[in-house]
Amino acid sequence: MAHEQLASIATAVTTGDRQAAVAGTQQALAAGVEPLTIIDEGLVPGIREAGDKFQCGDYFLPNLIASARAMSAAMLLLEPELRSRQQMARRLGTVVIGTVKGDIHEIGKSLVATMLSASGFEVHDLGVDVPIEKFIAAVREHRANLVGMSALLTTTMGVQRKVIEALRAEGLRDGVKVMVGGAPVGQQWATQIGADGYAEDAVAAVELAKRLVAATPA
Ligand code: B1M
Repeated sequence: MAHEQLASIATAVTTGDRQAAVAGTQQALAAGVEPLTIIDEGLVPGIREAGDKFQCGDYFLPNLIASARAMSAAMLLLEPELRSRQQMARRLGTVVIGTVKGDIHEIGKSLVATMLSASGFEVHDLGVDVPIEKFIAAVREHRANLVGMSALLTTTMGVQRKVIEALRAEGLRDGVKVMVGGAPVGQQWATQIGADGYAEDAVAAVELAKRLVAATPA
């Protein structure tokens, strides 16, 4: 039953059927399916399928936009559920997070931000298409000890490196840990640009963030 529900949520996202994605998500929640399962086994496969269809020319940009809107609408239902399931016993650290300049992919970054916040981090989400200077200003303003950067395009990955260079130039690098993520990014890239870590998904991002702040000198 849950498997069928998740498959129909995936189809709703792929086909850009916002109403069906929302209704399917509501039904799955009511049936007791965990929010993370709905994301990992319903919404994400659905949006990936849309991306694959786009890549091979079966879908055009409006299709991809419709799929993203369907997924975002379902995510709006899941975010409060994710938050309510987590313990927020103490503040673990202060994170500044955003999708780098030139890149407007929002869904994965927002999921990571929600999960970090639900896990006890103070999160300042700068949004998408975030200029380098905005990361720097936010680190200063919020006295962040962790910077998170998302990049979904091979053409914008390089901005992650530029932000790290700017942190160094501004004398802020020693006070913050930097984590990077996004589909084209990997551990090798993270090492190459001098980031402190890479996470493959939102759950791994929370684990990484906990490890990184634990390693930060008080
Ligand atoms: Co775009 N897009 N897109 N897109 N899009 C990709 C990324 C692409 C792979 C599709 C494809 O061709 N198969 C391709 C990139 C190719 C490349 O560079 N290698 C692509 C392209 C080409 C483009 C445009 C250039 C298309 C065009 O205009 N011709 C354009 C670029 C616009 C821009 O940014 N300047 C564009 C636009 C769009 C939409 C606006 C239509 C829409 C985004 C809407 C929105 O976000 N509000 C969109 C979408 C939806 C996608 C795909 C289909 C799905 C992305 C997504 O939301 N995934 C994507 C294909 C794909 O990824 N397979 C694609 C679901 C999300 C939960 O996963 O974002 O990977 P993800 O996040 C994960 C992990 O990566 C990780 O955790 C998240 C949760 O598990 N993670 C982190 C992410 N950030 C992290 C940060 C961390 C740690 C982990 O620490 C800080």
